[in-house]
Amino acid sequence: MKLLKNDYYENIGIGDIHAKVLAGERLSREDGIRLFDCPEPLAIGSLAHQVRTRMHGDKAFYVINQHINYTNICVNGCVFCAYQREEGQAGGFVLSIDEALAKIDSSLTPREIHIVGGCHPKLGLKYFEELLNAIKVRIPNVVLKCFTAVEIAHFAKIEETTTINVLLRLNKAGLDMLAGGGAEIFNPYIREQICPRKSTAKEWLAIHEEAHQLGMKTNCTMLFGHIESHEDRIDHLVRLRESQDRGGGYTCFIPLPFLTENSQLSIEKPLTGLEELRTIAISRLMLDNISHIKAYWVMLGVKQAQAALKFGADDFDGTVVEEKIGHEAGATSEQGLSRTELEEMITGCGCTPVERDGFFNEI
Ligand code: V47
Ligand code: SF4
Repeated sequence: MKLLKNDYYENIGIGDIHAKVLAGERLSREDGIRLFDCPEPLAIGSLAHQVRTRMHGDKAFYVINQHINYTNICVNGCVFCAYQREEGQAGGFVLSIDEALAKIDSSLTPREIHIVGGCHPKLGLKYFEELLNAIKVRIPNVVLKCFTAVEIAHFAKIEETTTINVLLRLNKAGLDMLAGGGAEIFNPYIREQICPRKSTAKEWLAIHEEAHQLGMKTNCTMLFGHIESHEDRIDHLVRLRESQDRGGGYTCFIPLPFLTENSQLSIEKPLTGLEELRTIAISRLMLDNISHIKAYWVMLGVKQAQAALKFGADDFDGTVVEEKIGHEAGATSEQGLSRTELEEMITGCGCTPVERDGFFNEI
């Protein structure tokens, strides 16, 4: 990709931000907001691409992985969520341990298994310990990236213990990393409207920082394109960046565009494709201390995920196999992709596919 000339950035009013990016200097909150206001999304994409290329060259990572959603019954009832069911409601499910284990595709030999679910009112830690143990017996080297901080807070509540204890017990049972979900948007006024019963931003950040103190890695996310403002997005990214400065345990950031189908949250203006790409690019530029930005093809769609690899993202996630949260909300992507398909998607947009494990070690 040809780089745009310096005077181009001057002419569109972001010459100083371009200079900071070239010098590897941290962008301020105000810089981030100006990047949203800038009339040229391609210029923002080009800046993010320079950073992504400096960090990873033309590599785009992927992983042979599998998602397992153990239940959709959840006490939180977030307004945006199309996946959740109440206990006893039609369509609700809870997988038994055997059913969850039977989901594992043995022909795949996954390097990473991603397990998340709703906050079920009765599922206690024993269920999860047994599940994680059983998976590690079957596939000892797999990275278990499971549970959002919101689930960890919920387990602590129903077990009447601390979140540290929950993390320690699950870690002992085989948990390697926390998944990044549940962060949504940190602004408490927005949270109050879209997920009033969920852990607060402070609690979410504290649980991730506890995991980091225990030596565990975690991912982080941002749900955007609903009722939040650009300022809320930048504030969210800055709080993640500050949290990373304190602990350093975030491996990857996943920007999640809000999918509107079957959701009770009505929004004024749906996201455009360019707004999604701009937000991904600004995430790359603001999160100077988080190594990887994921183009999560499930939510973005594969073509937009390919474009995202030129707008600051460097990871294409993986084979996934079966996904429910985005698909209940209208994701039109496949349920899973094969290794060949992933590699073709990546080479198709001029990047070099690199297989990784769950910790982002190259294979
Ligand atoms: O926390 C729910 C989001 C998240 C919708 O850690 C929605 O590697 C869009 O966090 N439209 C779960 N998003 C998914 C997630 C994730 C996915 C892949 C990898 C990783 C990782 C994490 O999905 C939830 C919520 O923020 N979500 N409903 C919706 N309608
Ligand atoms: Fe429950 Fe997660 Fe859906 Fe919220 S987003 S209702 S916590 S499953």
